Amino acid sequence: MRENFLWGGATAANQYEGGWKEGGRGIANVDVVPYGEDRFPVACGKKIMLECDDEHEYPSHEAVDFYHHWEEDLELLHEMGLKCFRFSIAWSRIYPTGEEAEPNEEGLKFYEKVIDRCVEYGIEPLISLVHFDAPLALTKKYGSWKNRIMVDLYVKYVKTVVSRFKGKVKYYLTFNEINMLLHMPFMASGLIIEEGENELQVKYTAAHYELVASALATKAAHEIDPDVMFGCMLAAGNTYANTCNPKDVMKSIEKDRENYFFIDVQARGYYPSYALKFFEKNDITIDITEEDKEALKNTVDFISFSYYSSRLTSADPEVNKATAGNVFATLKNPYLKASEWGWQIDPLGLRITLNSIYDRYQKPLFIVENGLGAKDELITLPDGTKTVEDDYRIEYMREHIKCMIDAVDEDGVDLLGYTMWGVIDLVSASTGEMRKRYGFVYVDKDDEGNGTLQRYKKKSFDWYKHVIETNGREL
Ligand code: BGP
Repeated sequence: MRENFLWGGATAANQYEGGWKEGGRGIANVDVVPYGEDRFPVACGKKIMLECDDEHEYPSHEAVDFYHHWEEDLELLHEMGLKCFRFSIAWSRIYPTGEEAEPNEEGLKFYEKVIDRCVEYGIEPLISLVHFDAPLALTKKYGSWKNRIMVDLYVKYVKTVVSRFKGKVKYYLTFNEINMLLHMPFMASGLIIEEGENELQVKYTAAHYELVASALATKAAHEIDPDVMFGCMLAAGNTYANTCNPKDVMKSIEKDRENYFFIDVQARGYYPSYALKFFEKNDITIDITEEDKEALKNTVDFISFSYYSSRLTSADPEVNKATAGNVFATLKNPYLKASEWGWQIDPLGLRITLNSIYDRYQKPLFIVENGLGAKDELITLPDGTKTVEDDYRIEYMREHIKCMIDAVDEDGVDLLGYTMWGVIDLVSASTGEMRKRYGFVYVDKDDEGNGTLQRYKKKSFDWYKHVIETNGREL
């Protein structure tokens, strides 16, 4: 492993930050996605709930309150020896409705404090410019990413951020898990699918505007600060074929292309031919102008991705019945165990995914999410300290890190870093639960929103600290 490998941890504003109405922050799409049975239909843009009500709980409002715990949290990350901290900027904290002429200074100041402290601690900030959020006002007024106006508003926001943090922040991601737009269009991109609308048309129109916005933001950022590195971000995990029947293999290629499509554009600078054929077959007309084609040539500097699981598919519709527990439909792989939430655990799949992506694009890679969502039990040790004995989490991380190191040392993949997901416990994106925990630090809060928000180090805290100290030599 390279000596400057960026060992780190990742978070996202909507699941971690809270302070939803403080510091002049505007309301975002993610703020109206409730906890409970309405979460999924709302996240998918099928149930329209654009206002908060008293009957629902909204996990993003307080989350685990990084807004007020940032000093304490960064101190913990520093103690763990983190080299990199991935967090997201809430767009609506900078431009509350997306359309103000001037940015919200209080919002910029908040992130400036965080960034300055990271720099002081020698922690490299890695910033997601959009992690599933957009000002809600833009959904109400324009239908969010259905409308081309979003391109300019987004680029304005990115320029503001990059200019302000010039010289302090090197790594940015334009859109977290850009392919999630296909699976949770409202939560990922503020999209509502109206009755009678061609769903694919809506999704791919929004995708096109996001891709153009990402490319233009990359161009603008390089002009402002030639040292920044702009990356795309994919919810990754290779799709395996259920059998060696060539039909299954072809199907698995098609499934992977649904995801690679976004990265193909962001990394190569043009639409892949299979996508143009897909649009044709599905009566999708995309408003691609000559200027857009030029814009798309501004490709990303590196490719980042999240990896939780591989996927499995069959060409036979009878066999291909999806299992529950994941936003990505997948068959059960008999060779793999699954987490308590049904996410199949496949460490070697991480090496396979790293190799596939690196072979495909030949650009530096960055693993920006990986981890185990599990139920933790807070216990009190004889000396009175509270902790969680999360050997299962250590085991998961160890196996994945081993395979990651093999991809680098044995296969020669160019990898910049690894920021495990949810380094300090935070709210789950898919379920809105607190009890699905990923962190090395436990946060006292339950699914109903009760708790002191106090932080406790888990057993895995010291384990990861040692991994970083030894640059992955001792796991
Ligand atoms: C990714 C998201 C994260 C995160 C993670 C874990 O899709 O980028 O925001 O939450 O998955 O998923 P979950 O929180 O649903 O367990």
